[in-house]
Amino acid sequence: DTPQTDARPLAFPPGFVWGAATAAYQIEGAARDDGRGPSIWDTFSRVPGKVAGGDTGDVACDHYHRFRDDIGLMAGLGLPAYRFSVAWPRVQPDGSGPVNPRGIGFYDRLVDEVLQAGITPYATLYHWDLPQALEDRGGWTARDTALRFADYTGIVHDRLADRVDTWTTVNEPWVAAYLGYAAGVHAPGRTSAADAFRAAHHLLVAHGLATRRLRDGGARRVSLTLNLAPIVAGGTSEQDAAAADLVDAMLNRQFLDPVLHGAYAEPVLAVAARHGGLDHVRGDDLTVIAEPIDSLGINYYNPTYVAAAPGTPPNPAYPGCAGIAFPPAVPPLTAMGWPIVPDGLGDLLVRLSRDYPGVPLVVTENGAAFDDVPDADGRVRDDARIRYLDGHLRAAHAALTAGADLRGYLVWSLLDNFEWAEGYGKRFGIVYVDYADGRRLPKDSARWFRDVIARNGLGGEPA
Ligand code: GBH
Repeated sequence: DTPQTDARPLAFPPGFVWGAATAAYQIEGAARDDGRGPSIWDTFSRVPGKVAGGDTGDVACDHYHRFRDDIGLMAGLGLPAYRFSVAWPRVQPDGSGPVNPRGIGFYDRLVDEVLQAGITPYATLYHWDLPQALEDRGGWTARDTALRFADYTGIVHDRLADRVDTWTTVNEPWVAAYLGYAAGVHAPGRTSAADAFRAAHHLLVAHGLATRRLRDGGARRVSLTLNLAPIVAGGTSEQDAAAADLVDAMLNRQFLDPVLHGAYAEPVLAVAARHGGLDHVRGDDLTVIAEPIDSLGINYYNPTYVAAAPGTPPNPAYPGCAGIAFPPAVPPLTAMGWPIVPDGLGDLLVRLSRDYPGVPLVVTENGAAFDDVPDADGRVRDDARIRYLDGHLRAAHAALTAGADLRGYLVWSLLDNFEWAEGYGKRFGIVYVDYADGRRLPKDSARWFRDVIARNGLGGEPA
């Protein structure tokens, strides 16, 4: 008795990749085990008031100790692909220097087990858990961090090599730079626009250097994952259009253009020049950043709405965007308060294939938090999530029909997990996690997704 979704059956192309995604700090726990060094999230989550409920990733889903069971769970759902991230501070506790054999050993066993279950591994090298020792030397505001990242990439690639299908260098550099260094709501909690511009650039240089390292090592496929959103203006005035264009430059083009077109967009350069200058952009940086990639990962959650509003001070996450309001979202909303707009994903995919043709696209994250509660029998009836996923898959399918080169879709997330500043209160999983005893309960959406995968599309009958 799962909900009646749009009844039309839809088939995805043969070879379309289905899967689920997670990230190390959000699920692993075992923060002090086997020589792992501290990361900026270990530090930040201990600053009073920064994370809801004072939650930390110390234990999380205890995936570090339960990974075999979790992979068994994935196999049971018939997941063809699994995107996980490697914790830099496990591999190099200080972010540079000696390799921690027990740390890298974990990922060695993880990848073997994933392959043994018949699942294709997608490895992300940076999902926000910077070694604290590097933050103490400037973090992403320091160019040296990008060089250290290239070394770390080499270490991980040497060990896992061709067992990984697709390498993702960096997850969402916008979030790491602007929420971490300008808005201060993510680790390391700094609040300087100039720092954020430097961080964004160095994250891109890190991506480019790592891509080169992976290529030299013979990596199979290399990608970068961006958080992207259509920017929707509230009105039709010229000022509204200008507001939308500037926010689009800051959130989307700041990353898309250098990687795929080899240059920063004019508005980004102009704003950066007014926030600390551009002397961190050196010599052949743009050549390094534009190193060809094999696919672009897209994390889509919702559009961003803007309106021209003269006199409004800039939103801290959008330096240079004075006079622009970010109006409150209108329902339907997820438990995060984010609007549910499936067509935003379709619009985004079509726009990307028009403006940046030639690069295959993979949705590396899409999903939603809802207030899931297991019933007495341990069943989680997450109809809202099924409707969310169904709607977004229909939008993705429409984009495919319109010519978007979409190759796969990975749901965020396999498990409920540590939702960064929101702590454990927000549940994105298709599998429920009982944090009291670590128990996993596949939600209705997990069984629904299993059926989608099995038929390579959406069925005509209710799932
Ligand atoms: C991803 O980031 C992360 O990769 C993942 O680790 C995380 O758990 C998951 O999403 C869920 O949060 O302006 O109010 O509309 C999310 C990226 C970018 C999504 C900023 C929300 C703005 C919110 N986020 N975006 S709002």
